[in-house]
Amino acid sequence: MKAQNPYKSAADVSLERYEPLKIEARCQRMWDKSGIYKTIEPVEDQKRFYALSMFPYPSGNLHMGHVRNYVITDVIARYRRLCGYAVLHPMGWDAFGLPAENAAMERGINPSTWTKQNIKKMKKELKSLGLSIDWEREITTCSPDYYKWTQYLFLRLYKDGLVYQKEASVNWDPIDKTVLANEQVDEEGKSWRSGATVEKKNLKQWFLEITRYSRKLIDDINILENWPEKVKIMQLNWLGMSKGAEIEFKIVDNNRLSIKAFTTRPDTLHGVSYLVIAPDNKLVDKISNNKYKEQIQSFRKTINNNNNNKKSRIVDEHSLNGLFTGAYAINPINNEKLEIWIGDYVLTEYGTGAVMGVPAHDKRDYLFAKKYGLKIKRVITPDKKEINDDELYIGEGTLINSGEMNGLDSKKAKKEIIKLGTRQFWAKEKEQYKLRDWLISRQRYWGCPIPIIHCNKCGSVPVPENDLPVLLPKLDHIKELNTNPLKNNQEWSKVKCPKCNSIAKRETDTMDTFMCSSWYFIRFTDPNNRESPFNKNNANNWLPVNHYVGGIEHAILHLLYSRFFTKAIRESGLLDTEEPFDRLLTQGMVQSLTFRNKRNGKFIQTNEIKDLYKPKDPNTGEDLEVSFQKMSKSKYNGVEPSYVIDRYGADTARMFILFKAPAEKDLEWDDADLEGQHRFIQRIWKLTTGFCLKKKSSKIKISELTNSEKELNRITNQTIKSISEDLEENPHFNTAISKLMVLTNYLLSINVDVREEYIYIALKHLIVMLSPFAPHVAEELWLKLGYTDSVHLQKWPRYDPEALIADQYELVIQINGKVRGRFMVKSNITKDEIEKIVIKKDYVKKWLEGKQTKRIIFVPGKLINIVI
Ligand code: ANZ
Ligand code: ZN
Repeated sequence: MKAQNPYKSAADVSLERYEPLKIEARCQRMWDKSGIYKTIEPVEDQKRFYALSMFPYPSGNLHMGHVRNYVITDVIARYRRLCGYAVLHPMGWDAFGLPAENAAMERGINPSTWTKQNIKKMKKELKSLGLSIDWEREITTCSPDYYKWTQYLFLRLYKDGLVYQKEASVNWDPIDKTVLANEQVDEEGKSWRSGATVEKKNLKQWFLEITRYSRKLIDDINILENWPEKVKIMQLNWLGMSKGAEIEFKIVDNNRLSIKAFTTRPDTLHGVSYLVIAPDNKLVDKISNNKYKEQIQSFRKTINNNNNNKKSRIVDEHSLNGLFTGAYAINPINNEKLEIWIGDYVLTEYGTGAVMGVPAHDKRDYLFAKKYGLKIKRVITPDKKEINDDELYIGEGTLINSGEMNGLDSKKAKKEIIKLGTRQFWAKEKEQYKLRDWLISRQRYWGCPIPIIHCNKCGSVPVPENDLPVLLPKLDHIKELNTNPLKNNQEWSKVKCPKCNSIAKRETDTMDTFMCSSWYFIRFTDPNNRESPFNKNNANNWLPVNHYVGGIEHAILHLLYSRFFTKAIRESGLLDTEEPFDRLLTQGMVQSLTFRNKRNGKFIQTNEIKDLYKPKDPNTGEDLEVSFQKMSKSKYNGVEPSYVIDRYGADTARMFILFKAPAEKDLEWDDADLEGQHRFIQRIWKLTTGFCLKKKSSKIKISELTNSEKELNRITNQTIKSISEDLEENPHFNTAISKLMVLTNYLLSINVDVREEYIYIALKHLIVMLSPFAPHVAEELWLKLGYTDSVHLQKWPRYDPEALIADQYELVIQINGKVRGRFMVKSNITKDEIEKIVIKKDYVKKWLEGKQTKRIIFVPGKLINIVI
């Protein structure tokens, strides 16, 4: 069979150059106009897919981490659309927060103006990436039509009893007279602005009672089958469930008071040699002996100062401090008299704020007892190894020195002691969580105002729903930001009490920005609703988010708060979703090369280094340390997205980022690989524009194909099958792209034995499959194939299983299990046919001569073994 040469002449081809910037601008205009990324409510039983990137803080600049995040989600969204799903792929802005206040102060502009400018700039950059985002659903958390509903939900939780106010210690800057966020306190405990030593001050703060959901938040981690294991472990550790018991110790000469201590080791109860309570535990003043009161006061002062100078609350194990209170308690299991101490290693907020000290079996108790000469009594002996009398042993084992419990193993003893104590009313089983209630109030301007009014007569009164939103007052004088501008704004804070009409005062705290981001994914399902935060049906229909993509830095708080919020408003009847995010992908970091002087820790800019292969410090001549680090300004290793896009186009940037590393792994920036992807796109360009193609629709009948056509058809279908598999569930973008490369190279090497229409079919599939990755160039080439509608409105190709079967394969010939030769056979060959052929082969004959054939084993597709 003879086919026409399908190639254009070289002169014709060179007329069509690949000009990414022109193409991309044209595509983006076209998509904007046609609105093809608008979310369509599904028709009939069409399936839905909700793809979401963690929305950005509008800092003003898109960085490579953003690019990676949004491109990943974009490919997922595009793939699902092509597969026929109704897709929701929105974007918004996490727009409240401290940086806007700081920038406003530095530049003398309003935080709102600054934020809006940034959003405008970043939106433009996002658009230049060619993301298939439905911009009609854009939401901005600092805009009143969004924060009205954040306030509404706050009040809903308030009514459900999940919101309360209590005193809590905050960072207080005594010079600026303002509260500081933890990030504003440096390592030495000094204010970032005034340099003053930050003090702890007790102020009334708002809390969400997330701890009511501790158990549920732990149990439901089981539902999250499609979350990375490491994120689930981080969540579990943060929630921190410990199982144990609460033991009650009566106080000597005081028949009203007792001390309860939470322990995970009730089996060590006979080994308790003292009790120790947190210095600010309320019990201290009630039980301490008068003689000791003064000492206790000064002890509290010193440890408070010590703690303030350290950022972390973890107590240094080698400097545990304590003080005897003068009071005693009774160990309920053996009636021993125990000294009651206060100690700085006991956390007020954990358990009951009291510990039963078992120095023989707990490290901190051991160090404490050694320091203050308290008794150390061993009650557990390890089953395997020998230990010295005075040695610390923290494992489990067999009970000794424990009266009736002697001889029991730890596990059994825990049960027995709890049983005994429960019967005698001095113990009860207890689960304890590390999770604390969520402190949501911030003494800042640029946040969502807490919709509460304080009245002298009525107490805290919710702002009536009709009066929402409580708007932030306009700020004229930026210097007001020094202290809390809401607190100083009498005009704003003075209101009438909604209940009794007397003069009252607005709450002047604003909400933690994590509140705004704990429900934005629900608002996206109904973003323009003016009557309610969202319509219940919309939320139920779209949630849970099918694929949520973002950085590992949000593995704990953002995800935990969102899970809690979803559960809380579900209980309030607003939706039916149990868990907000079905599948989670935490993408790796984007890193690039850094050069650092190891001695002084300084990073050196690349353009200051003469020889990058032997990098030396331009100032001192010392050798520099070379390593890949997360891109950042301070390390001089950032690559601007716009730099790459202006040079190579967004498609190359996208392809590079997707190809260079699996999505969940760190990615090492490399200009050579960027060039590589650019060349790949150019090869596809050359391939498609190099054929004289006319749009033809022909169905493939495998029986009518030439061998070369069959092979092309097989490779095309194989590519469709494996890329489809790569993009399902946990996507593998890098391997998908490498398969596009294989097919492209195959098409480029094809000979004239393949008819044009079959090349055309393969090309058509190739371009549809390219379109989620490189949406612009795919669109342009699609039009060049002669189509008039968008490639992004096509169907993802389905592979033909019949086409996958190879026509021929290489058969291995064995004699007595040893390989003696190979040759090509047609794939449907039978045992009879093959036997006849094999015995005629010279290299087989020579082994069979004069021998009796006992058996012939034929494994189709693989081998034939002749046993002699
Ligand atoms: C006696 C004991 C004996 C303990 C022993 C341990 C080992 P996790 O696992 O983190 O939950 N503890 C209880 N409340 C505390 C508080 N407010 N501040 C500091 N420590 C506290 O830790 C539980 C253990 O930490 C408890 O079990 C208690 O010490 C201590 F061989 O009780 B244990
Ligand atoms: Zn009132």
